[in-house]
Amino acid sequence: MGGNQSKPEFNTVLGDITVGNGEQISLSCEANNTGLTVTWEKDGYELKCVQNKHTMEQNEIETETESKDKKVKVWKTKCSLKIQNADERDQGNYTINLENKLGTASCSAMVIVELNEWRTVQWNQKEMVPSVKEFKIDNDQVRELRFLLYGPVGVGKSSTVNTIRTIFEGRPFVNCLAETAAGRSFTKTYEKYGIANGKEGMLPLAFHDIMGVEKGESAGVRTDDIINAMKGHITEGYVFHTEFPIIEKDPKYRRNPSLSDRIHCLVSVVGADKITMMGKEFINKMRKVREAASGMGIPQVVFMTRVDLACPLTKGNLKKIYRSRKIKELMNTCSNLLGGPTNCIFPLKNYHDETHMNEEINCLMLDALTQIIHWAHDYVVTFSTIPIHNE
Ligand SMILES: Nc1nc2c(ncn2[C@@H]2O[C@H](COP(=O)(O)OP(=O)(O)OP(=O)(O)O)[C@@H](O)[C@H]2O)c(=O)[nH]1
Ligand SMILES: [Mg+2]
Repeated sequence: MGGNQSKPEFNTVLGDITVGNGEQISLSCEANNTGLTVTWEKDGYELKCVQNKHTMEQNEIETETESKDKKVKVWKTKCSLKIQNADERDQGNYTINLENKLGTASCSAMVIVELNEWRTVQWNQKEMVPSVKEFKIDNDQVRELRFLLYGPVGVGKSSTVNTIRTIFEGRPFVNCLAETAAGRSFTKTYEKYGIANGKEGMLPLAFHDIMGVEKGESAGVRTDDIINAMKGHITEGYVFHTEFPIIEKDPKYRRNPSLSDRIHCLVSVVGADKITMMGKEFINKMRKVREAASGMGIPQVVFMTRVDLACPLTKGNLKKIYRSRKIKELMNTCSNLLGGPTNCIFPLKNYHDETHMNEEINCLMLDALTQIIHWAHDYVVTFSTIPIHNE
């Protein structure tokens, strides 16, 4: 077989692909040379062929090309890797390495395997919006269900409120404190955001968007203040101090909060793209708040925002979110780090740079919102008959 005496180079490289569960994965590329030693890697480790699963091929072929008006014969090598019956374990970064006496070359591609859908979402907002709009609280003393959005700096707490407002106001809502600069928390005041029901008044829902948790007890919102907020001791407009918690003499301190003043559901917010970078100190703070909520019987959920920044499959098509192995893994990581079952974790995308309404963003948020409304309402119903002890 004739070989070209040069170091290996690629004529064509591997391309990223997405396949369905059970389908065949097919990767191929072409090298400018023959007599090459070819090896494959998956996620940095040499790929070992499994019989009836992997097929690696290396075909040396002779072709003709024109060079200086002359037809010349050149040799090249077509390399391919086929993987049968793809499943989630086959997802990963695949690399091909070429080697001869004169040198080496390699190229990589990402293979995404779409899983069978493990959670379903009704992707039709016409049916989901009315059920929220018609919702009524089964207790005259409680005017609105209160949700506390709590989590690290810059994960999308304010953007979550914006997204919910956008859905019910029917236009992109941008003026509620979403910040672009990373770093220290932008939201420092205890605010309450209501949701307008179009032109028909307000929905019985209120969101408190608070200063993000930061590293160290002396930075960011204090754990004891979050617990005070959940108990209903903090009123709107209170400016959080990092050095000390709210004091009873503070005019914003509510001495005897009623069931209506309490938080009815704790929403821990984490960024899907930032979970794996969350430090131990952060996690312990969030766990402490969740434990305090458990002690008060307050339901807790996790909103895992910024899914588009963590998962290419989801970024390409939000409807594939519950087919993504990456999202599944992040939900498991989140559940292990913060505690709580994965069915209380909602991966979400907020309005970010969109200028128009997007039904997929809306439906994913509405799916989570519908669930948390039920859970918060269950809490109100349960505590309507049980007296609350304030301390
Ligand atoms: N791509 C993308 N960006 C998002 C998403 N959610 C929020 N963002 C962006 O993330 C950044 C931080 O969002 P904020 O809503 O200000 O975060 P926050 O948690 O309120 O931040 P602090 O109040 O500072 O603690 C902003 O640039 C948002 O536009 C999302 O789902 N996808
Ligand atoms: Mg904010």
